[in-house]
Amino acid sequence: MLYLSLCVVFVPLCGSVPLAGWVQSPGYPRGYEPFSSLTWVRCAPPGHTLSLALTHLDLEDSYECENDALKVYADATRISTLCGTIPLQDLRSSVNPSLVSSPGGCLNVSFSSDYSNVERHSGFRAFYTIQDYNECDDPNIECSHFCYNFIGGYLCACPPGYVLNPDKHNCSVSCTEDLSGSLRGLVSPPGGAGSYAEEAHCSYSLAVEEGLQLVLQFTGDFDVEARPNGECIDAVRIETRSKTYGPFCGTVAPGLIDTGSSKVQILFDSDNGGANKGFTVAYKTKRMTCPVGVTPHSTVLPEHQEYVMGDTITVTCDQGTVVELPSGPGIKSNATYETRCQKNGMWKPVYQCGVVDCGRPSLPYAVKVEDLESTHYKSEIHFICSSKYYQLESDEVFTCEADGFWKSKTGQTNIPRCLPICGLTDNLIEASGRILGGKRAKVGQIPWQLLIKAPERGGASLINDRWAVTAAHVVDKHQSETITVYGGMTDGQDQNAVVMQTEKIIVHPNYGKDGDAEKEFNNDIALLKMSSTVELGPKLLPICLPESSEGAALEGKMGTVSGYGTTERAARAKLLHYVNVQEKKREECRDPKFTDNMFCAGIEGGDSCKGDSGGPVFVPMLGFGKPDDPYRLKGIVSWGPDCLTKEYKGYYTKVQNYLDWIKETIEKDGEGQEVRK
Ligand code: 4AZ
Repeated sequence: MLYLSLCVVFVPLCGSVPLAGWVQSPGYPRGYEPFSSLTWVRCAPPGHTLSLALTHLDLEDSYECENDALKVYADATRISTLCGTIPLQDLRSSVNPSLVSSPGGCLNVSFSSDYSNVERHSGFRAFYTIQDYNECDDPNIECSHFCYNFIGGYLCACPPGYVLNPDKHNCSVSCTEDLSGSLRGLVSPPGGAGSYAEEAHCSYSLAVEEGLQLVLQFTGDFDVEARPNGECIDAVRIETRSKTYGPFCGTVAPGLIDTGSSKVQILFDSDNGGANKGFTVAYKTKRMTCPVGVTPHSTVLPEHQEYVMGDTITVTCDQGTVVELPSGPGIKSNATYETRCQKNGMWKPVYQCGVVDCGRPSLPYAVKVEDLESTHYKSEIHFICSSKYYQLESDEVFTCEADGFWKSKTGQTNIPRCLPICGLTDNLIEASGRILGGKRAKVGQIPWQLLIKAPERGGASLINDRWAVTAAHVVDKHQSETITVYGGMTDGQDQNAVVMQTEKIIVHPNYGKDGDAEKEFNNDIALLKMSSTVELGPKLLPICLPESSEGAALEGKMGTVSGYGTTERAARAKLLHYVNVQEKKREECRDPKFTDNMFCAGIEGGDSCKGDSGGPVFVPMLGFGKPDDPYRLKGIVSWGPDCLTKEYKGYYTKVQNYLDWIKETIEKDGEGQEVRK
């Protein structure tokens, strides 16, 4: 009954709004006592407000209501302070409309009286209600398109063609479409009245079966918002797994796009301004093609404008480049491989063609490389010898060829060796001229002369940086021993002599043999291999071997024989002596021991003697050697009548007869021998 009567008085507050309750001053309506008080709090549920409607107010009036007062707070803020008597009409029009909580907020009523009442006041009475809060009317809450209020909340909504953004307030154009399986069609951003929608974020997904690729063509008008400098404000992008085309904007349509992909996304983004026409993309499919180029620095066969799935081609790396992987499927040679166009539009396998690298060659002994900048294709390498006592055996410049080998101009691939210069004394290299009756040699004058002190005293001649020649009869009985050989001196007791050890002693296989016991000195020659390469220098240099063409016409010519053998003064000369001798006519050499492998020589007052055996007889005679006519080992001191009988006739092994044996023996020994660095 009361509710109904209130609704008559407070029509705007009733209707669908339920009355929630009353609040009144203590002792109402009889009147409140001095020092009475009341506090009251109620809160609105979310999406609702709480309203208070005073139906009666009769309090003691005072300045700023400092005696008795009714105070109303919305949350923590005081929204009203009341006292005195206010007629219902005024309460309704000017007080009650302000007594509203915030949505979901609380109202707090606080009443208090003091002692000073002179007359009785009835107090106050109010009823409170909760009501839905209409958020759509709230200027702070903005739905971009439509707002729907409901009891306890609100909802933003979008017109057709738009979707609500995750912020639940703004709508944007709905243009995300899955066009998978569609083989041809058109794509345009949504819009109306000749321009595309604002705030559009479109993504059109195209997907066709593998083996097909999507081809896109912009047709009709192309007009996408751009700044005058060409920078895109709105933009179209085409994305494949491996590539992005665009962003495109402006008024010039991009050309045909062979995407090479079976999956493509057409993306379009617009902002909230502009009035541009948009674009239309026509999409269709064609068979998947593979790119025309497979690997940089290569050519392919067969050559076509276009390759489709299943095509197989041969890739050949350009001259000077090779397939970078040494082995793998499809590799046919170091510069070619086969590859096949796959249904995903990719070639498989793909190898890179890398520049040929000849690398740093391993260098033979005494060979050096002059500042090498690159070892790649076409680089040049210059070989030099580590000292002036060596000479490069062939071309000095090699080029890195496409096959990965260093090659000389003449096509040689073997790295040239540095061969010891022979038959020249240091001064000639620079220039680029008991010995009975002999003279003392100076250091470096006969730098190939070696001395064997034990087990049998004799001489030897250095013929390169590892080998020496001596007489077989000096070393014959000691072939399995290591013999010490001295060189680089003219004084047999020189402490600074170069001391060498033999590694091998190879006596001529036919030494002393001729089916004739008397020919005991036949083939009196032996080779000594030193245990290591000897360092050549002004005091120690090899002598050349005779030229194979040198004929017997040399008879009568002068040569020089040298050694530490018996002299007129001593059985064993301390110092190296030499004497010039003349080759005698064969008739003069007649002797039962004489063979074709010997010659005899001597000169009045000059001969070799005991202890000189194994040492050299060389031509031209000392002092006459020249760079174009170097000293050559003509003979090896072998035997003769006791030189003290002064017949001045010595027998020598004819070295010329052993050129092949020497060469073969040394070469055979070198086989399998590692190249010295
Ligand atoms: C020897 O007994 C020897 N005059 C060497 C050479 C000559 C004679 C004898 C030649 O070693």
